[in-house]
Amino acid sequence: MAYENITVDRRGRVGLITLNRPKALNALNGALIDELNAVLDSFEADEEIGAVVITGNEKAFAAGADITEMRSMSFVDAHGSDFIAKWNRITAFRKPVVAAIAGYALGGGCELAMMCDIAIAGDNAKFGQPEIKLGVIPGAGGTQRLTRAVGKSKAMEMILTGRMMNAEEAERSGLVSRVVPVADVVDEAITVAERIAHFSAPTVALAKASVNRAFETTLAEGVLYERAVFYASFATEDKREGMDAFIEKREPAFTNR
Ligand code: CO8
Repeated sequence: MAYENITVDRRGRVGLITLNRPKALNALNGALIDELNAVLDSFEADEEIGAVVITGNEKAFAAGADITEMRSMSFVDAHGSDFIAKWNRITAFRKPVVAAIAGYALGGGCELAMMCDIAIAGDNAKFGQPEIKLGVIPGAGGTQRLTRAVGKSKAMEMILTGRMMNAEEAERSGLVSRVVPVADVVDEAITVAERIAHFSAPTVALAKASVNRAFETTLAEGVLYERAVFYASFATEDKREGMDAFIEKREPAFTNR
């Protein structure tokens, strides 16, 4: 399939999705999200793909939802079409997604980064929720995920003033896992994704689901969920292989079964 707003590549077991509207700083329009969702559907079904990297370019990961698309929308248009709903596809994606973020990650771009499982930032990255300057508020989870990631005070300041956070502050605040030179950010993200993709795919999916449960439930319920999933992982052939390999002092050969 030919895409107009993204490019898609494969690096071994890693699927690489590059947002590709450079003239608009990768502003996220409906067509781009449709293409992203179509690729996620195909990567989800593809046993050869173990993890995914999403990136932009050196100037922008994505500078937000496309303002030209939203400009003439009324409340009734927005509410009636519920145009943000399709952004949720990525949150239901079961394989790990690593965001490689260089340049601007603003508004919906910051929200997209926060929907990914691991965020690696280039040293020029800038994060922000500047919707307040446009007379709106974040609409794809920014008030919720940013608050969980960096705490109330910093989230409030960013969302109420539109202040951006640089890469160093983003790492210090827990918004990204680490910062690397911008020229290396995609390679670093692919390296992380490759490492994940060489482990047992069903076990990786269980681990991701269990971490995500922490955002949806109480500690006691989450720990119970984790324990049940931990026991479930004993049903895989890869559990036997992983433990046998350890005892036999060799590398495991996982078969994703
Ligand atoms: N939408 C549409 N076009 C954009 C966007 C955007 N979000 N951001 C940049 N562009 C365009 C500019 O209009 C410009 O186009 P042109 O060359 O045709 O004039 C081009 O990209 C380059 O931008 P600038 O000339 O402004 O570049 P600068 O380097 O001077 O500035 C900035 C870079 C600071 C990033 C600036 O472009 C900016 O402030 N952009 C807007 C950022 C913003 O407000 N983002 C939030 C958007 S609202 C949102 O995301 C709501 C989320 C709701 C959920 C998502 C639902 C889909």
